[in-house]
Amino acid sequence: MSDSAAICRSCAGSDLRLVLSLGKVALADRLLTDQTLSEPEPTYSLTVYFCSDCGLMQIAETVPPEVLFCNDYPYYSSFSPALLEHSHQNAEELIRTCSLGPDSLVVELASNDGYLLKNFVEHGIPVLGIDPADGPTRIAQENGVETLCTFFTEELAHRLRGEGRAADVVIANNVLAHVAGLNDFVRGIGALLKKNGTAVIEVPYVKDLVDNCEFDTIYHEHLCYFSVTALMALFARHSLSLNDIRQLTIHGGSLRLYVGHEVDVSPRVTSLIEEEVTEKIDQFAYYQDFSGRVTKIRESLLDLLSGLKREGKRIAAYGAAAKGATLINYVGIGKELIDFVVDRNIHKQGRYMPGKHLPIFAPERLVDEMPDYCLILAWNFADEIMEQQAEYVRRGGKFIVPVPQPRVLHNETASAG
Ligand code: JHZ
Repeated sequence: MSDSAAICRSCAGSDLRLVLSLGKVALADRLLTDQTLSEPEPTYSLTVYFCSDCGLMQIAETVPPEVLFCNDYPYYSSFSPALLEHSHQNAEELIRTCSLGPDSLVVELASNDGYLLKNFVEHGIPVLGIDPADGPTRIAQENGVETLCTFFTEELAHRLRGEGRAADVVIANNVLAHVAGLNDFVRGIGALLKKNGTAVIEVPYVKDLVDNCEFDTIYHEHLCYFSVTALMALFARHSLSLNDIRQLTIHGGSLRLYVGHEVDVSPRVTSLIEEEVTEKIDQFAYYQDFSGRVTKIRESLLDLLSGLKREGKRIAAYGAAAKGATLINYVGIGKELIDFVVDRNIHKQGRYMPGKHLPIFAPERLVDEMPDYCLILAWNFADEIMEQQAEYVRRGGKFIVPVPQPRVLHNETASAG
C-alpha cells in the first residue's frame, strides 16, 4: 500500500489538509469465508484529506487495485432493482438524445455484470464493457454483453482506437473515484471518445456526503470524493469540457456529468459552481466540522444499539454493503450487538463481514428469526428494502437507519416505504 497524502491525486498540489481519520480498518469488500475466517485479516489506515489547490477531498492510502477489485469482488450491480431502473432510464435517454443505432459504439468503464449495457444490447446497439472483476464480467459475457476483463487505461484507449473502436458514448458510473491513476483514466476517456462523442459519468457528490454525514461511503475503494469545482479542474487539465450536469439521489446523492471534446457548457454547470463558491465547498473550512459530526454518529449509534441490547432486544442488519463494512468497523459494532446481516446478493451469502465477522444470510432470515430491530446498512436503498420487507414490519420488526443521524423508523414510516 502506498500513502500518497504528500501530493494531490488530481492536481499534484502539496497543500493537503487532514479532514478525518477512520483508523485502521479491513477492506470493505473483502468478505471472509469459513476457510479464511481463522486467517489473519489485514487492516489498513483510512485517512481523508482536502486539497487546498484544486478542492478535491481524497484518501491518502492506495491499496493496489488488483487486491481491491480483481479476485472474488463480491459487488454485482444487478442485485439492486432501483439501480437497474436508474440505469435503464439512463440508457433509454442516451439512445434518444445521442441518436444511437447499429453503427454506434457505447463503451462502459466498470461495466460490472452488464447491468447497464444490456439495455443498449436489447436495442441492437454495439457495446463494449471493461471491468477488472472476473466474477461480474463472466456474468456479463454469459448475458451477451461483450466485456474485457481488465483495467481501463489510456494505453487501452489508444489500442481500441487503433482497432477502429472509438466511442460515441463512454459511460463511467461509480468508477472515477476508484481509480488510482486518475489523470491517466481521464486522458483515456478523451482518447477513446469521438470528437462529437459524450462521456457520461456518475460520481457520488461530496456535498451530500459531508452535509448528510455519509462517512460510511469512505473506504479504500473510494480514493476521491468529488465537488464540481474539483471535477472542472480535472477535465480542463485534459482538454475536456464539463458541458452539463445533473444532481441525482442515487447512492446518497450523486452527480451525473456530461463531458465532451466540444465546448457547450450549460448554465446548470455554472450555477452549480457558483453555489459551491457561495457555500465554500472549495475551501477547507467546509470540511472542518465533519470529523466531529462523524464522532457524534458513532457515539449515538453505539448508545442506541447498546441501550436496545440492555433491554434484551435482538438486532440484525440489512445489506452487506461496502459502506456497511466501514460503519460496523469504525463504530465498533460486533456480534455483541448484531446477530447477523442479510443481503440478496447470493455471492455474499454464507460469508462474513470484514473486520467484525458478522455472518451474512439471505433476506428471508429476517422474517424467520424476527429480530426486534434491523439496522439498514444499505441506507441508500432504505425505501426499497423496507418495501420488500413489509412482512417483517407487519410482524412488529423495526428498522434503524444510521445516517444522517441514527434513528428508529416508526412502523408507519417503514410501511409507507
Ligand atoms: P450498495 C457499491 O457500494 C459498490 P456498496 C461500489 N463500491 C460503489 O462505488 C458504490 O456502490 C457506489 C444489497 N441489497 O449498492 C445489495 C439487498 O440485499 O448500497 C448490496 O450488497 N436488497 C462499487 O456496496 C447492498 O445491499 C436490496 O433490496 O456500499 C447494497 O450495496 C437492495 C436494494 C440491495 O453499495
